Amino acid sequence: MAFTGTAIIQPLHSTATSTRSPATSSPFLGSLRSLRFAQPVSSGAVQRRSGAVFAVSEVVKEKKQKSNAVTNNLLLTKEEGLEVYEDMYLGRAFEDMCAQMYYRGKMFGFVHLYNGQEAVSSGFIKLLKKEDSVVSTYRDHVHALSKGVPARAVMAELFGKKTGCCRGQGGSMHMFSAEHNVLGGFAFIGEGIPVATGAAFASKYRREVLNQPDCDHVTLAFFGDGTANNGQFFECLNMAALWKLPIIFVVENNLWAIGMSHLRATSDPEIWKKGPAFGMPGVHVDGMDVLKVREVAKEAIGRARRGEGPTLVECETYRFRGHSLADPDELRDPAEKAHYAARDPITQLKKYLIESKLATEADLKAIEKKIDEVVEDAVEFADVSEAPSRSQLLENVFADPRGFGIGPDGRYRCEDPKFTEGTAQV
Ligand SMILES: Cc1ncc(C[n+]2csc(CCOP(=O)(O)OP(=O)(O)O)c2C)c(N)n1
Ligand SMILES: [Mg+2]
Repeated sequence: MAFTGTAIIQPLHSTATSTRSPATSSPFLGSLRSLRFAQPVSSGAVQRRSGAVFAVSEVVKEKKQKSNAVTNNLLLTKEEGLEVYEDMYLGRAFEDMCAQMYYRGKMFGFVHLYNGQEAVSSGFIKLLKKEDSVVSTYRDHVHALSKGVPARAVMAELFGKKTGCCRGQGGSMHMFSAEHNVLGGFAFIGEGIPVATGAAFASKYRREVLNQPDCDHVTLAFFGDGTANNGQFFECLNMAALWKLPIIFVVENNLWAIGMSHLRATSDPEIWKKGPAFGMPGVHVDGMDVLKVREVAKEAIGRARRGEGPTLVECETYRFRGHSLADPDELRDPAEKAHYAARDPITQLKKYLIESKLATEADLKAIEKKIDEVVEDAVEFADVSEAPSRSQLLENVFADPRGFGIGPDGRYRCEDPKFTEGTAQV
């Protein structure tokens, strides 16, 4: 059986039906859902081109393991459940605080929040090792937090302070941390996908060419539905499939690209189908359900680590706020917003943890209190941190700034009050 969207999604649906209400379908994507199980390419084609197949016995074995897990109510352990809850709650509390700080004038430029999409970040990133890499978009604060960048460093970056993870020079859309292998938020949509593909190529090169057999590092490339119509996505799908790179393309399909509906902008709105078209598995998953996201993520990350190649995962999710904090969010249908608000991924996880006796209300309250303090502390830290000096402006911009940023007197040109005058005349 080919490891296509159909094959990978079947076991997940068996867990889904036995653990939660089947009433999860979206009236907004109803037309998509009826098509979701279509076999996108012939299994022979997939087999020939990429070897992206699961042996039948492997699929059957895995289904059995999954159904045992469901019977035992072990979709995740208590420790895993609490870790994921904490991470999702951190994402939400951090973003809510960002909104407050933005409207109080503590942040500059555009700020795009992640509220509603937490199941995707936590569902994938909490399964990674430190050496694995993450590439994000301009909606990047929460990916950085999930990957372990301290809340202080992210908040200070948003405040434009020297203690931020990019010394205050990147701001909201450009989170980066070499230490945590967060390879950047990218404001130009699609720009991060080739960077992620390069990182995955580097892992494979180390393993196969530089003789580092233990290098099983995986890269996650996160991007949106609107971005999935950009050419770089297709170029990278091709290269990743061709070279069987250890990468997972994670599409966060929140149905909107600023004010453009995905259904209006895309010839075939089922993004996951593009995986099999390029010779890699494509999967659609409910991105409001962290347990389902985790199941898909585990399988895709495992495949990549074993050297079996890339996977494309489309997570159907929703953003609870406007495109950015400057967006009054007047275009989306209130019924659509209400539909997804009722499926809040944090509330769903909380319910699951309590009902399955993995946690008590008190356990979760304690986590919430701890995280509220972390976020408060991050704000205080960012607020009292020092601003970067003006001379930092041109650091890390040019390898040799002489002739660009440094004048004949050896000083940064930006420190000369007449620095911009000449430019205007040119
Ligand atoms: C190359 C490029 N073209 C256009 C834009 C303007 N732009 C900013 S956000 C955006 C929509 C992206 O939507 P999506 O990928 O769905 O991400 P979401 O905001 O929903 O997370 C566009 C077109 C850009 N930033 N970069
Ligand atoms: Mg979108």
